[in-house]
Amino acid sequence: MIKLYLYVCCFVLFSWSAYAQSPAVSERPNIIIMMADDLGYGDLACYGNANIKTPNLDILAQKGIKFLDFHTNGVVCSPTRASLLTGKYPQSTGVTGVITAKDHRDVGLGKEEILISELLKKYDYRTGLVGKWHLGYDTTYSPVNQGFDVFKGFVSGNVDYHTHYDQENYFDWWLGKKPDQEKGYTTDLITEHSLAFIEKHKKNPFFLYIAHEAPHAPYQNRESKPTRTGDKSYQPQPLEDSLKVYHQMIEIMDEGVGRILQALEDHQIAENTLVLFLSDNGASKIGSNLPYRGQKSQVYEGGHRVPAMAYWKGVTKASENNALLMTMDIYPTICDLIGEKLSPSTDLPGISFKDILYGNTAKVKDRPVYWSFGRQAAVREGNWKLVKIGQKYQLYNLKEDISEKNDLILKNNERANHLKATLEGWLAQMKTIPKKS
Ligand SMILES: [Ca+2]
Repeated sequence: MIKLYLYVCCFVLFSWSAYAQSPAVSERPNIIIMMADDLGYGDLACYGNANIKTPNLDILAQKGIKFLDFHTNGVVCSPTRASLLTGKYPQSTGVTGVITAKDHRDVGLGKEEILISELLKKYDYRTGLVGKWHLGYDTTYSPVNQGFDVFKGFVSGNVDYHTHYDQENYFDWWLGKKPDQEKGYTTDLITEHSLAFIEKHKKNPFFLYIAHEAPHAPYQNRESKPTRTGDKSYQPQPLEDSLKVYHQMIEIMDEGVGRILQALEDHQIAENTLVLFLSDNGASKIGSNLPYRGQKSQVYEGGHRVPAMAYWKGVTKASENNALLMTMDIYPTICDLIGEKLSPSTDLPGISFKDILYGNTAKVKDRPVYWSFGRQAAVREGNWKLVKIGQKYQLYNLKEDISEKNDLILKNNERANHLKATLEGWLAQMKTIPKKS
């Protein structure tokens, strides 16, 4: 009898310790990716901005993992979105720049790509994109043709937040492939439709890509007059205090983030939902990329180092993380979470950061990572970064010089030559792929 008692005790203790070490996690967690547009590293209270109130994103940063060295693959909108959805360098997809409303109306992200939305369909996920697509205007490129069950939002780089006309005065607000004359402020509509999607699919595994427009121009708050009406002769009123409006736009997005986090609690699915928040590139001139140099469209840190957070109730641990990660790493991370074994021929350049989500602080694999945009390119390896502008190179040690002020190109020949060869090799490889933008 005593023997049996001891056996039961041992079994219970063993089971409890195994449980404590490895939280019971669904093999198919819901996945929500919230992407802000042109939000800079220094544009949130939790990343050091004292002039803005972002209490909900601050909670995400406090309760979840706050990434300090997270980078977008692109320094402008379309390329980063191509990377997020394909797990590739944007250059490998042919989306090398902005797919503009004016000149690129007949190109888009190739339909031969296997988007994460398409992959998740294989695992019975319900998939939704609410907000900005920016990977093709023609309806043949519509998200609903590329793995999304639901698309509610716009396809251009930005729309008027009230009238939903794009920069070229094309109407741009869609439900699937049909234009939708819905009234409302874009950021609020994105939140409402996201909440409706969560409510509808709370019992299924779901993948929801919430692609906010905020705080991208045009700078408009809930009360602002239209900047575009579809009539090219329309003259918008000049904005009085665009920085104030810019901050309000971020605060309204933050309210939406709070409502979505609350909905996960209300539906009791927070413990089964991974929430990722990030930006698609650095802030433009109006925003803050502090303490980093440069801005959107530049390969200095301010163009691509962005705020990024991950929260998964009961799984992620409140922490700050210094791993060098990129947008393209999200795809293999999702594959890792759901047990998808990518075929070796897929040859994706990203790495899974599932271990970081699970609280394992082991160092991620060292690797060079790259950016290129127009005449600029850069490679980062460890703390070293080589920047190429035109035919000139600059070398920075980010550990000692986070603001890229002290060019060491003449002081460290060996390092510079190694990184030049690395960068040029990658650029030559990427040149073989036809451009789409
Ligand atoms: Ca952007």
